[in-house]
Amino acid sequence: MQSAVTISLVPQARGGPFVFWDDLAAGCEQAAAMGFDAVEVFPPSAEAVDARELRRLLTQHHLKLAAMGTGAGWLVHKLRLTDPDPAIRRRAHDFIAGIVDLAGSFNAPAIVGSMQGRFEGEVSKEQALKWLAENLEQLGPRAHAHGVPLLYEPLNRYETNLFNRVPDALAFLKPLRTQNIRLLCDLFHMNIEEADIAESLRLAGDKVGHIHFADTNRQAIGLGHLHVPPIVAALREIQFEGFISAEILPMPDSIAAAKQTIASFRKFCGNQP
Ligand SMILES: [Mn+2]
Repeated sequence: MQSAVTISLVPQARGGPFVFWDDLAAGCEQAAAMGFDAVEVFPPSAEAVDARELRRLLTQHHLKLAAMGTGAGWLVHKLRLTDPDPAIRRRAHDFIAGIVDLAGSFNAPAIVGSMQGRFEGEVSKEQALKWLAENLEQLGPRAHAHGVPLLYEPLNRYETNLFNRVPDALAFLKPLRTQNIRLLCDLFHMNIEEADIAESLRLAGDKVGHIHFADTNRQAIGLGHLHVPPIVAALREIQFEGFISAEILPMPDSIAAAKQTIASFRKFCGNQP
């Protein structure tokens, strides 16, 4: 298991669950100084990222890119894969595809979270899931061409009505032609939705691709009331070797949230003797 911390480059995401903000260089420097293995970047778009600068910073600080979020497509541009307007669905697809390619060039996966959208109004659940499946069938192989998975994230009931729970998402992904979709299991969402977080992780097994490491109040692990040991035990049992990434509110501030995260990571996920 490797540690990661989030950096948002999206001003409109202020108030959202990201540790470091706006300044990629400063975020990388602080992440490295605290001993994180990687950073997870939330960019405004693929085009807005200076890939050479990102590569330089990662190399300079001996950091990996854990993953790249696509949520700015929804947050800034109101794009989503299940929008009733086919032109918006197409733009949503292209927005994500751009980030799949960019992240892929860093050997990192892109995340489909809020871009999944929701079913509402004229769009039935069946229709929304059909559009979601069609998009994953194209984006999964696209990520595979870079040698990385595509991460799909079930969200809590206040953020989507498509998939809230890991077992339901697994059942949806199983019959797809692409088997290159992995689940992003976010402990904040799971705390709200799962009957048993550890059991859901065991059920997902090798389909767990990435973890968002967040406590019950979406603060750093240790600042809420999540019972962490059985969760990490389940991750060890399934031999999870991916990133444990802090997608959390910068509370009480970015530095304190990052320090609390790395301390909790070492306490709970550190190498056992
Ligand atoms: Mn998340």
